[in-house]
Amino acid sequence: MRLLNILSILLIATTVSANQLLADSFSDNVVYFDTPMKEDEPKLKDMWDGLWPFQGINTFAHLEHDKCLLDPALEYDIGIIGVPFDTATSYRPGARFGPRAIRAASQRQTSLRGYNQRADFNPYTSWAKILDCGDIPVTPMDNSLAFKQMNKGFEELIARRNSKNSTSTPPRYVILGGDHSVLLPHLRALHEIYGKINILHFDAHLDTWGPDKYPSFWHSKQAELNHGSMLWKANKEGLTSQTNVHAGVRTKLSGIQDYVDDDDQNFTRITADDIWIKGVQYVVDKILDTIPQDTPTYLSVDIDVLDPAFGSGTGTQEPGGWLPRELIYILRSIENLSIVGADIVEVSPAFDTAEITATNGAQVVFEVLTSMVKKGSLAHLVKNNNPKDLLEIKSNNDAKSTQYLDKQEINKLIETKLKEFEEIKFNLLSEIEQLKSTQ
Ligand SMILES: [Mn+2]
Repeated sequence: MRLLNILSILLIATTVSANQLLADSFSDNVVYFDTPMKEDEPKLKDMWDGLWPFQGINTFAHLEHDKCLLDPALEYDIGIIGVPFDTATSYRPGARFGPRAIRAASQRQTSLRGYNQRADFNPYTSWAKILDCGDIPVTPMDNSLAFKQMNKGFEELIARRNSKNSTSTPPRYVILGGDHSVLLPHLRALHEIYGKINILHFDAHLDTWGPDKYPSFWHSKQAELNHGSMLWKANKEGLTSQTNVHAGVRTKLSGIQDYVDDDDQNFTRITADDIWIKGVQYVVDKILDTIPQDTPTYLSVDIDVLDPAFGSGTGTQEPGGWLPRELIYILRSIENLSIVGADIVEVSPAFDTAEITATNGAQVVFEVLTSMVKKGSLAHLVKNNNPKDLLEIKSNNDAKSTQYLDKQEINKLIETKLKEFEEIKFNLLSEIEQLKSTQ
């Protein structure tokens, strides 16, 4: 009797588990659960292309990847471009690993889960084709060469590509830096297309420091440019407009003269403390009151604008910075500006903790992409559809002065110089004649 009971219990248990197996569509009996059986073979793409966020090779947000520099015929609207360069860093280096860290930290952004609830918009499923353009191969051995490579790279990505393509709008780019100096080559190429550009600069530091703010017995031309002086250089080259903003500033200064120099470069400063003393809306209003909405604007985000608590992975941290939620709120609130190019720079993963800095960096890119796509095409801002070949002219008399001129301007300059030469020649000949006559 007892044996019979045990047998019947076993029998019931077996029956139940077999029934469950048949009824349970998640069991491993169901092979093509999501793919209805067709007469033909299931497509390999359907079977094997659905990666989880933590799987696959890292491109930014799992975007399609092409080396944009290798194929001028590629058409896309927005490119993510890595610039792994950090040898213009003045303190802790390591931002050359920024692009790969930001790409890795961006993996939870997918077109499937890319809906930005703050913006009520999904930048990954709209009109714009967004591509991960890979990295610009920049040398870490020679900064002079590195800037040549970056200048040439951005020229080809923006100016040349635009003149070759049938579309009237050049692609826009978000740089994954790299130290902050990578902004300059990007800005130079944008200037060729759009003319003078407003800078909206989120940073703990001013970055408008001239070379004299880095005094040294030793000097070289190349040592003049570092990641704290590229905005000074951009101003010298006439790339920037009259309406520029620094926000989140809290750097230590060499003196109050730093602010005077900054004023001379047409920057409005919003300090880091303004956000808690005057409020986040003050920061937003100040930016929007300063920068005209429909003029070309470059958005540059140094991750050190965040407090070191949220951005330890950077080269030059400054205590007392913004919270990520404040930065995100501000980025969302300025979405109507005309962003022609952007960057997230100074992410240095060796100093990062638990990917916090890199994840914040990836979020910045998400917000910027959202704004760029939501705003739509900026074709109406293109001033020069067939950019002139601008040439670098260095003055013999003043080693610090560099001009960027097109061929017409250079011909004019030659004419003027020839006239000056004729005048000098005439005067000298007159003097010689006079001397001769006195003999
Ligand atoms: Mn900076």
